[in-house]
Amino acid sequence: MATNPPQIAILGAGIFVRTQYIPRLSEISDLFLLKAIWSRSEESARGAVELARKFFPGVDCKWGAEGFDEIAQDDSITAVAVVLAGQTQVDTSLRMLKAGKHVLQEKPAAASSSELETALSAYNSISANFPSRPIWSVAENYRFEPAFLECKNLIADIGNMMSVQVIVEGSMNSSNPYFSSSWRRNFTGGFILDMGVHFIAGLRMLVGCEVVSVSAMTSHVDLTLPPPDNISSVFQLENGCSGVFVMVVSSKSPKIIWRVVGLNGTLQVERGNHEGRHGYQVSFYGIDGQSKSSFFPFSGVTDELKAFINDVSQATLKNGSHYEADSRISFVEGARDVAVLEAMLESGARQGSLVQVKKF
Ligand SMILES: *[C@@H]1O[C@H](CO)[C@@H](O)[C@H](O)[C@H]1NC(C)=O
Ligand SMILES: *[C@@H]1O[C@H](CO)[C@@H](O)[C@H](O)[C@H]1NC(C)=O
Ligand SMILES: *[C@@H]1O[C@H](CO)[C@@H](O)[C@H](O)[C@H]1NC(C)=O
Ligand SMILES: *[C@@H]1O[C@H](CO)[C@@H](O)[C@H](O)[C@H]1NC(C)=O
Ligand SMILES: CC(=O)N[C@H]1CO[C@H](CO)[C@@H](O)[C@@H]1O
Repeated sequence: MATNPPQIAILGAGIFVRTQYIPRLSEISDLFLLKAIWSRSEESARGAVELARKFFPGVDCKWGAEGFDEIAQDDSITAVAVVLAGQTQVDTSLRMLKAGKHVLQEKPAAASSSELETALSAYNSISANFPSRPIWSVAENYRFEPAFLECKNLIADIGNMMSVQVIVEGSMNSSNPYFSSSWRRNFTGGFILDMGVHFIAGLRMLVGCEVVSVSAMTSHVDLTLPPPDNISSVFQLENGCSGVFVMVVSSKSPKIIWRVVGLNGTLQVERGNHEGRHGYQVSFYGIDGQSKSSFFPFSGVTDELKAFINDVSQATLKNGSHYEADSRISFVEGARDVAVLEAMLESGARQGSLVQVKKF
């Protein structure tokens, strides 16, 4: 039985909507219908709509409180993407879930554990009003990156895990479009929390278990960035292995690497460039010095959007009976990434005291 493609709206019209959502969605425009783009201000909504009309000629422009309510009340719109300032995303997502929409919210899932807890309990009570709960997904894309999926196949071959290193030297300087983003400058945890969830998602996916406790030192060196801009953490995994997580928000020599050392081998993922494409180099170093290495271009954002649209279509087909959405984009996965960073930041604020990571 053929079904109509789901109709969706984007709430937000900022840099990420213009440079990622619109172009990536245009690549999969056969899977859904973009019905509207909303922003708080008319000007910003119009700017994004103008870009989107090239690919989605019928897209409506909505703004302000009135435009928001029109989207919430439009039953033909089954899902929304929430791509707003970190401080307002949870509240906006909950309002749309309450209106019965499926939601794909940008990371971070929330700003703190207390907001995560409030969000999850509000979600549970909203769900009680519907025959099947609306889907609440968080877009972090790393759980869809082909490089990390490949690692899931390779990790067993390293044998017993002995040590993990995650080294992130970012390049968040004034050339970066997000550098001046005002909400990020007024966000607890600064860029460490906003960007760090990706690297923690990568870590958790690579090792295949949770981070139990952390100890960290933080500092604020680059005063052009919100604090903290440096974190050095030691962490303990559920499987008994320990590791280090180092993140510098702005470095002159960017480098992003995950490395897991086992009794029988080492697995490494490194951000890089290959034939003009950005992505990750995955290397496996085995017994007797043999090694193999492959490059995986980025495709996580597109693959994640596809998974969400597929979830929405499947849930619609089920018409009210229970549908299990892709767990990789579940709100709770995003919550777990925030909880690890929050524990590190808390430890940093307490000069390295051991902090247990909240379980979600
Ligand atoms: C590790 O290597 C040893 C010796 O080659 C082998 O017996 C063992 O099965 C390997 N373990 C794993 C988990 O591959
Ligand atoms: C910012 O970092 C990028 C990447 O390292 C570099 O190419 C660029 O020159 C830097 N810009 C400034 C203003 O330092
Ligand atoms: C910063 O955030 C706080 C609370 O999250 C808010 O009250 C304040 O108005 C914000 N300041 C700016 C300049 O956005
Ligand atoms: C979907 O379910 C509702 C009530 O739960 C019912 O009224 C409607 O006919 C169903 N639609 C389809 C296409 O099965
Ligand atoms: C106080 C502190 O540890 N600052 C460090 C922040 O990160 C940069 C880059 O690694 C170091 O040079 C600083 O010493």
